[in-house]
Amino acid sequence: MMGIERTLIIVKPGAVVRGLVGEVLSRLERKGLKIVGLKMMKMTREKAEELYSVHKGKHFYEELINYITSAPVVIGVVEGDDAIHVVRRMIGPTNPKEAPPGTIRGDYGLSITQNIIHASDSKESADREIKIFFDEEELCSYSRADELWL
Ligand code: 3AN
Repeated sequence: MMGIERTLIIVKPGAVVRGLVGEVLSRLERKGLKIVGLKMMKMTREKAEELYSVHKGKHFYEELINYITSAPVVIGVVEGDDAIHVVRRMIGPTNPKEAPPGTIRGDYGLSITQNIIHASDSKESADREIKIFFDEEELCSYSRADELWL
């Protein structure tokens, strides 16, 4: 038992316009992760720059900011045992060409910029990123009916 964690996920613009929101969220739900926050928005440049502040100056930075603000995204907070690590394993490596089949990035695309989904990569990132997009009172605590069977 690693302990219950919360992590931030962003279904990226490409996945939203391709109609993959349900499929992506459904995979997380089926795994046993609990959605405790969810919203759709067109990300502002300010929020995008805050989210990707560590990448400022990198060669792909402008393309990344332009992409993430190009169409709506669906942003969620998911909760579960060791959720940060588990979700990173489920989404797969950054480059979808290298991401194994069975991972979200591996199953739905080819482009490294348009790689379907973002998920926090550490406890520190999760805490920081959740605060960018959610107020505490927007997150819901509840029990899943199947919790004892996961
Ligand atoms: P991850 O999302 O797997 O944690 P990061 O944090 O290294 O990957 O990169 C953030 C985002 O920047 C990626 N999801 C991807 O969209 C984009 N990105 C990363 N590396 C590249 C690259 N070499 N070329 C283009 N885009 C990239």
